[in-house]
Amino acid sequence: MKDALKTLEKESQAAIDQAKTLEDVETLRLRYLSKKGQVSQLMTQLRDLPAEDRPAFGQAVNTLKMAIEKALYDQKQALENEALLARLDQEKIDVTLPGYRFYQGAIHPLNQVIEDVEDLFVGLGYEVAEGPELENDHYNFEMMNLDKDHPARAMQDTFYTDETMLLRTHTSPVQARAMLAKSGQPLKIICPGKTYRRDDDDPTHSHQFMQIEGLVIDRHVTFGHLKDALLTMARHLFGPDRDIRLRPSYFPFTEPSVEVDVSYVKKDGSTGYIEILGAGRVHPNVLRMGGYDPATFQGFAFGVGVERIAMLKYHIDDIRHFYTHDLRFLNQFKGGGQS
Ligand code: FA5
Repeated sequence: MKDALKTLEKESQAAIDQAKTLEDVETLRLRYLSKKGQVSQLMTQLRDLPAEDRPAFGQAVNTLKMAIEKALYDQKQALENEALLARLDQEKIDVTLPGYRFYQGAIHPLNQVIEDVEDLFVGLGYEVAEGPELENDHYNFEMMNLDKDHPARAMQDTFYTDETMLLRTHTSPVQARAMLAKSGQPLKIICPGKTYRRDDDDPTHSHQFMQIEGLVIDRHVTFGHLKDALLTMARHLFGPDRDIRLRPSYFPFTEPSVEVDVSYVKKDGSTGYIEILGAGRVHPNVLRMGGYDPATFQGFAFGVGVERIAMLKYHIDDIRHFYTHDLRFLNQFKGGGQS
């Protein structure tokens, strides 16, 4: 009986050590430990032994059973470990595979133009000023020398929200706000922002567009200073070979007033001019309302359409592209846009 126990111990240990797969381990578990397994069968032989030998034999069978259980458990662990290592080995990251493409946004072309113009003028000592888009008639028109019944109000068809409030028709009201805030001190500002007019949308007009206003007030400011600022801006935006042309115009808030064209080379090689902005010397009435004595202070101001600049710079033929959010259009301006 004892020999049978010893033989089973040796044989089971060897068989378990040889098990190559988890299925082999399970087959061995059934062979040795199931109800009809070899260990259980040894137990059935207990009754053939003399009574005094039974406890020692029972204990020896139990010890064998525990040893087999442990051997099966250890082998199972070893095989599972091996399998895990093999899988990890196979799952190595292949760093040569192409990566995922992450969608990357970009600055809107109109904001690129604004940032570019801001950088230029901040470098020339200007401050950036802002004002509300929902503006009071007082700042949008009256402080810009356009009384309630001024016929030139018709130049800017307006969205009123009530008797006094409107969506600003230009960035010029920021001039008035900046002058009052400076309390008669010299100032140099540019004011970028959205503006609104009751214009019908077409390739060159939008009911909402953007302007950048410039205003300089100081002693001894001349028309030459205005021309220099505008020429510097035109060459910064469009290249050193560009020229500007000033044409007499009319704005109630400047006197004299000009419209400014920038030169470009046509397909046939000749030079053409395209209007980009309105400008002029600040009207004495505007200076007075802003708290400046026109006998001591002079100023110049300009207002440029941002879309107009972007259209010229990037050769875009329809202003509506900027506002339709078509990614095929916008993606062309990644990394600063094309020139
Ligand atoms: C003005 O708005 C004046 N405030 C500019 C100014 C400021 C003159 C300071 C003198 C001193 P105007 O209405 O011309 O002027 O508009 C200026 C620019 O805004 C135009 O040259 C054009 O580029 C742009 N603009 C005007 N209306 C529209 C529109 N509906 N859609 C797109 N751009 C427009």
